[in-house]
Amino acid sequence: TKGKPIKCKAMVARGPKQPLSYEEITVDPPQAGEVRVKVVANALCHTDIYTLDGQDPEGLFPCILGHEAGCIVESVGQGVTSVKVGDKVIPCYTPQCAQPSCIFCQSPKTNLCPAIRSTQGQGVMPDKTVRFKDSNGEPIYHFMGVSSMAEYTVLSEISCAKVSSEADLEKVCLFGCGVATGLGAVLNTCKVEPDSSVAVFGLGAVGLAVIQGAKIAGASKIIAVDLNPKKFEAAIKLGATDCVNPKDIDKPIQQYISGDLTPWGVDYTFDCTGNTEVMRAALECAHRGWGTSCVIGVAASGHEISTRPFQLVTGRRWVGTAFGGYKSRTDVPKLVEKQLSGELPIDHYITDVFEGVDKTNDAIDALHSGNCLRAVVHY
Ligand code: NAD
Ligand code: AHE
Ligand code: ZN
Repeated sequence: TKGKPIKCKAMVARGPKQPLSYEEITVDPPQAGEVRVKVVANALCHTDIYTLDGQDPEGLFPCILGHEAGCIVESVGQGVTSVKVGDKVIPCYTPQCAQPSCIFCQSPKTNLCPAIRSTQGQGVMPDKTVRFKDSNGEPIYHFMGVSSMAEYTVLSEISCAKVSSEADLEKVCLFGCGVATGLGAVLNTCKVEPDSSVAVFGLGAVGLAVIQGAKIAGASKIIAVDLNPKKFEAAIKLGATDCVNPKDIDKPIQQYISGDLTPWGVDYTFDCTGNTEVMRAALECAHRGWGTSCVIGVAASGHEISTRPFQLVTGRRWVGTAFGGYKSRTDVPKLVEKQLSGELPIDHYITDVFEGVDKTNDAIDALHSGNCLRAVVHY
């Protein structure tokens, strides 16, 4: 069915470090292989802020940010068969084309389907055009293939994870990025074994989800590290056994963890800060002989990691994850089922709730306050 353009409200990122601009936009109908969705809830992830701050080498302006959302299908383009009008979907910035010819989708080793990655990074749909126009008719770029800071957005069909009709989109939107990423880093990327020791750097929603995942995996020692001690209470509730503020110790954090807290370091370490010095510290307190350090945080443009190669020669491994290794369309619906059954609680991440698209700037302020884990805006 050929749809009509929709006029609706959106938050437009006009330029780096500027507040988002509340505007009326036009959202064009979905083209072949695309889906137009009504955004029900959008949660803020640190990556949105990072791009808004101008730190993302792929950042383009003006654009509509947002990539952690819960949506309902409004209309579908030609040839779309896997979702229909009224379905609940979670947009996934890591798509899953599932084609027999896609060596990434066919491999159990990765979730990094490249089918639409290049146009996604250029802020356009796969046909190289955009679906958003501002009130002057000027084009607005897409972001991460999602752009959920709008009442309506257009997604590729292969980016849509169809979830249970029972799903509470105001909660399970968190599986669109941060919470899925932290859980998957532990369960898929690192495959943490029972009785392991773990250290987590950065206790935002991603780092706390690492702790939740480590507990699920049966880790027996979970060291939580943050410069903001307000984050420790939630970390302990989720299963952290030790909390460390690097400001409170008189030596580098890696020496404190590998030396004072443990004799040889910990089995698995996770960077959830995006700070390349923290990434180095995380690698260097991974266990001699077998420790693995996983980079989750996204570093600012121009920042690079370094360490003495001796750290790797002596048995440490440096790995990374995107979306926790989850194959999005297959796995996100399973996470939602686990949340629905009570097996995977996520309410504790939602510390702030706002009503209305125009409140998205308040949500950004909340995230900067230091008390917020996830701020969810109901659209
Ligand atoms: P957040 O801002 O909510 O949390 C970051 C935490 O790190 C804060 O609690 C902060 O106090 C702490 N921190 C900052 N500097 C620190 C330091 N030097 N030492 C210890 N703690 C420090 O962010 P978030 O939404 O949880 O995201 C965390 C990171 O993960 C970001 O870099 C984000 O871009 C990235 N991310 C990556 C993926 C992926 O797929 N790889 C997915 C989601 C988010
Ligand atoms: N655009 C940046 C990289 C940003 C980045 O690394 N994004 C993460 C997801 S962050 C989610 O909050 C990711 O999964 N990247 C893999 C991918 O395909 O984008 C840059 O450096 O250019
Ligand atoms: Zn994110």
